[in-house]
Amino acid sequence: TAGKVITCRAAIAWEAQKPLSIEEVQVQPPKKGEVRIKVNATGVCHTDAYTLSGQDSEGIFPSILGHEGGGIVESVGEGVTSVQPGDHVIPLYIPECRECKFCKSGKTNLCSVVRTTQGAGVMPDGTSRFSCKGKTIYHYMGTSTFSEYTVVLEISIAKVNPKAPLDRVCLLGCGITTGYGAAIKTAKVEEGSNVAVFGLGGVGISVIQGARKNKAGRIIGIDTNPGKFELARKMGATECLNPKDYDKPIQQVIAELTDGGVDYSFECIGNVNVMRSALECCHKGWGQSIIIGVAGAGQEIATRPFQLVTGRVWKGSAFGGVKGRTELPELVNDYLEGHLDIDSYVTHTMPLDKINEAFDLMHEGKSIRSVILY
Ligand code: NAD
Ligand code: AHE
Ligand code: ZN
Repeated sequence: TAGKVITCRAAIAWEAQKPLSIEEVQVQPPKKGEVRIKVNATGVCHTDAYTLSGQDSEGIFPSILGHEGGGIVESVGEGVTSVQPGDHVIPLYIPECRECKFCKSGKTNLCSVVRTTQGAGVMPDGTSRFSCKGKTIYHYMGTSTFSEYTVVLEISIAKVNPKAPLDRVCLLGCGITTGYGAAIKTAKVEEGSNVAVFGLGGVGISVIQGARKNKAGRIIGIDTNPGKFELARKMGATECLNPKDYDKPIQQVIAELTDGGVDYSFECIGNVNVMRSALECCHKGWGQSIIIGVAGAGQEIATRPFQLVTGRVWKGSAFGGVKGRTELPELVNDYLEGHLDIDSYVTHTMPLDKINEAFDLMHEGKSIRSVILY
């Protein structure tokens, strides 16, 4: 198949707010610096639903969504040296070129060398590798894993241990790494510190897993859906709160429970009002709040500046601050050695033609992660 156009199935987002449609697509061979991957499995993250909802200011249609995949290299383009056909890989929506100002800074994982074209749904040469019925179909987050085959950049690939089941470690492509990294790398939660996690989906549960790994003291999970509490407790939450059970603001409830507030809080929902609560439930003088949730176009955060003057810190985290090519292989090995839980997240599996059910389950609050098996 190398060098030839592949025709395969993909879930296409023709327009916002419409179900995905399973179609035959044509996938061009990889060009210079690019790699074509046979996708074995992909998770469905809330960010896919966010973009499909039309709230993403960068949303482009028609496109192939999906950014939590695992697969095997089918063929490589000119100049590609770090992977070869047969390698097991996880596509990265944050690349790691190791040469740009961001990569070299040692301060961030936000490699920016292709961010503009990636956000525009095309490869660096300005074109797409996907088409359907003669129409151009755009890439999404540089990954487009809702397709049996996809084309990604060499710098956007983590090569991982082939012993790892791709239908599990695919979840390291986003949700688990994001939450786990936010706790361990962004916040650097310390032993004995108190933590509040707002939103107990795949990302929030992973913050809890990271906080427990770092031996946090109290880990308070907050969700409006009490159906999420059981797994949160299993992953390490010491208590769970439903804001609907209280007639005062949840930040006040948490401050009273923790002698003035938590050391670290995490917003894993994408709700700007909850982001305020998450900041304001932090302890005076040192409490840090990490924004992970993605909020819709035009939304803004607010608080009284006094909250920051008195020592609370507002931060953000993308992909948990993790540099994918360097660090994902280690997380995959942690899973294989039994040090990182992935299995507990997989509440549902389904074939590609049932992918819309994965979105329904997410919106109904019934899933943590659905994994699509090709
Ligand atoms: P999810 O849908 O699985 O979980 C969200 C949880 O929030 C659900 O359990 C829901 O019941 C809860 N919730 C909703 N409204 C609430 C409220 N007002 N108060 C308390 N709980 C509430 O989503 P996910 O896949 O875990 O993703 C979470 C967020 O993180 C999304 O905004 C997603 O786009 C974002 N995200 C960001 C990054 C990043 O790198 N920054 C990576 C992955 C996901
Ligand atoms: N297009 C979106 C950007 C949303 C966003 O912040 N995305 C996160 C990853 S979410 C994964 O589930 C991210 O990595 N951001 C860094 C970046 O460069 O996009 C919007 O809202 O405009
Ligand atoms: Zn995601």
